[in-house]
Amino acid sequence: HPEYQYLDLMEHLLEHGDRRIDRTGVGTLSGLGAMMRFDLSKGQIPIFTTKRVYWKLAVKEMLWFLTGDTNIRNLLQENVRIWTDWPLAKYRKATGEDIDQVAFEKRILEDEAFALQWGDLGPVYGKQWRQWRDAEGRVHDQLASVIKDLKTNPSSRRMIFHAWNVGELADMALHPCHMVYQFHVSNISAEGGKRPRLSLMVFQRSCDLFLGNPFNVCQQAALLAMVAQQVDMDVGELVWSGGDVHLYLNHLDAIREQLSREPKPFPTLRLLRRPASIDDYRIEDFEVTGYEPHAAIAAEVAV
Ligand code: DHF
Ligand code: TMP
Repeated sequence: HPEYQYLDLMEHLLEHGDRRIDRTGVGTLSGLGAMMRFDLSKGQIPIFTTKRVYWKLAVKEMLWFLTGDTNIRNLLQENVRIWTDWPLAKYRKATGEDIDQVAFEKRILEDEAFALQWGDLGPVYGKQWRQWRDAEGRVHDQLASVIKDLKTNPSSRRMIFHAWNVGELADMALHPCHMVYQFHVSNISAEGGKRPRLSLMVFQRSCDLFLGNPFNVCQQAALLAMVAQQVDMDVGELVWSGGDVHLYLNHLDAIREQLSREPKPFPTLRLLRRPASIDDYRIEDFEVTGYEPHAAIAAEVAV
C-alpha cells in the first residue's frame, strides 16, 4: 500500500531522526531528504487513511492559493481555520491584547478594515504563483504560463512555478514550505497516438510530517487533477520530495498511535464538472468516494 511510504518515513524518523531545536521552540526529530511517489492514473487520491484527513480543508486551501489571495478572511469564510495562528500571534504581540482565536476570527470576518490590517499573511503562495513581481516591477502569472506551455509545448522541461521570491521573504508570515512545483508530460513521442499523461513533482523544503504533509499531498494531487483536466491530459504520478522532514516532539504519542494502524485503500477523486479555466473550480466540483479512514488524531500545531 502506497501509504507505507509515509508511515515508514515517520517510523524511520522516530528511530533515527536527529533530535534538535527548531524555530518554534517545540523541538523535532529531523532528517534531510525524502521522496514519496503516488501513482494516480486510476483516479486515486492520496488522502491518508490511518487517521482521518480533512481533505476538504486541504483542497479549499489549494483553491485559495489559486485565487492569488493571501488574506485569511477568505479562508475563514470557507470555515478553514488552519492559518489563523500566525496573524493571531502577530496581533497579540503588536497590541498586547489577550484575544482568543474565536474572537479574533470573528473580528476578521465582521470587520473588513481589521481584516485588511491584521488578516494578511504577506506575499505568500498565491501571490507568488499568480503575481510574482520581478526586479523591474513586472508581474508574472507563473501558473498561467505553465498551463500555456502544457498546451503549446508539453515536452518542455521548464514548466515550473516557484514561491521562494527572495526579495519578499521578509514580508511573509511564514517562508514558503512547498516551494517548487514542476510539471512533466509523458506519452508524447513523435509518433503520437497515445493520450499524454501529466505528472507533478513538488519540492517542500520543510515538512511537518504529522500535520502538514497529509494536507500537502492531498491538495497537490487535487491540483494535478485540475491542471490535467484543463489541458486535456490523463493524470500520472505525484512525486513529493522533502528537504527537512521532521516530527514535532509533541506529536510522538499521536504518531505511535497512527503507526499501529493498517492502511485502507485510497479513495477515488472525480471532478464533477469541467470549469472553463483553472480559476473557476469550487469545492463542490470535487467528489471523493470510498474514503473510510481510521479515527482522527488531534495534535497541536507548532507556531
Ligand atoms: N506550521 C507547522 N508547524 N506545521 C504545519 O503543518 C503548518 N501548516 C501550515 C502553516 N504552518 C504550519 C498550513 N497548513 C493544519 C493542517 C495544515 C496546515 C495547518 C494546520 C492542522 O492543524 N490540521 C489539523 C486539523 C485542522 C482543523 O480541523 O482545523 C489536522 O488534524 O489535520
Ligand atoms: P519553518 O518555516 O521554520 O520551516 O516552519 C514551517 C513549519 O510548517 C514546518 O514545520 C513545516 C510546516 N509546514 C508544512 O509541513 N506544510 C505546509 O504546508 C506549511 C505551510 C508548513
